[in-house]
Amino acid sequence: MTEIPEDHPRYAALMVRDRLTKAMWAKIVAPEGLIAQGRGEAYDYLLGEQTTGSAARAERAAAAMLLSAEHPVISVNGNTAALCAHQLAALQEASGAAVEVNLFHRTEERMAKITALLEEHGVEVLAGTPERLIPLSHERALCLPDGIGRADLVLVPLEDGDRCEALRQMGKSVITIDLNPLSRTAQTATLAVIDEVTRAVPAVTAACRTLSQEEARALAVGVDNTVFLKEALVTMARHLEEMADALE
Ligand code: PTJ
Repeated sequence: MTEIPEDHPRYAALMVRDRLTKAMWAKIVAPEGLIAQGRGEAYDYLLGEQTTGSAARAERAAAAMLLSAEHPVISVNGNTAALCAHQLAALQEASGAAVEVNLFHRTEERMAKITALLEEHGVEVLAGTPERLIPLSHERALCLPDGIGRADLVLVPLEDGDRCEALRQMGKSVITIDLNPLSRTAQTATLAVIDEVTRAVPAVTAACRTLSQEEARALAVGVDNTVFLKEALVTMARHLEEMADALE
């Protein structure tokens, strides 16, 4: 591995890439997860690599929905585990949600490794025998009957579009954290938080800690995803215009 100099202008981003690459070699992140990260980085550039005001409001709404749900479940994949394992125990504790490992590129080896990583960081991970409950072909239909199977709300960070749609078809509410407001997941979710996952998870945790049950219920009822999607696209368009103007 190349040593990354601390004075490199992209030091933080390069360290994240380094973490994900190591997690890929450790079979926690799927090789495709590195491509997903690259796509996310491109959208994050357009957001100015910071949490926008709109995303901060979406994070509060996400907390409200989690606190108002009867059986909320956080669905964790390889990228989310590699990036946020250290942040998920706090989110689990603040939101009261269960955590289930649910993978697109599912192998028993990856399931075990991701579970072990989460447990090392204090996350209580649901165990059990998965069943084909999600209306999808292949292994992606698998989930736990006592987890995603009976959840009324599923938080799916960095998700592929099919599963989000399938979960909605099952009558569940879905929150995603996705830097791409144009993705099928962001477009079909009940609520898309358009922010980088390691910024979003602690923000949702903090909001869970400050909202009362009453405030949460009132806020959760009025969530309109199209507002958040539009605000993200407008912010990105403005940034592009500003960057173009700066060239003149
Ligand atoms: O671990 P597995 O087997 O479940 O596989 C996980 C991946 C991510 C490979 C799988 O779900 C996948 O292929 O996802 P997609 O279709 O590439 O979608 C991932 C979405 O997450 C894209 O819209 C990216 O823009 C977005 N994204 C990537 N990195 C981040 C992100 N959003 C927030 N924070 C990030 N760090």
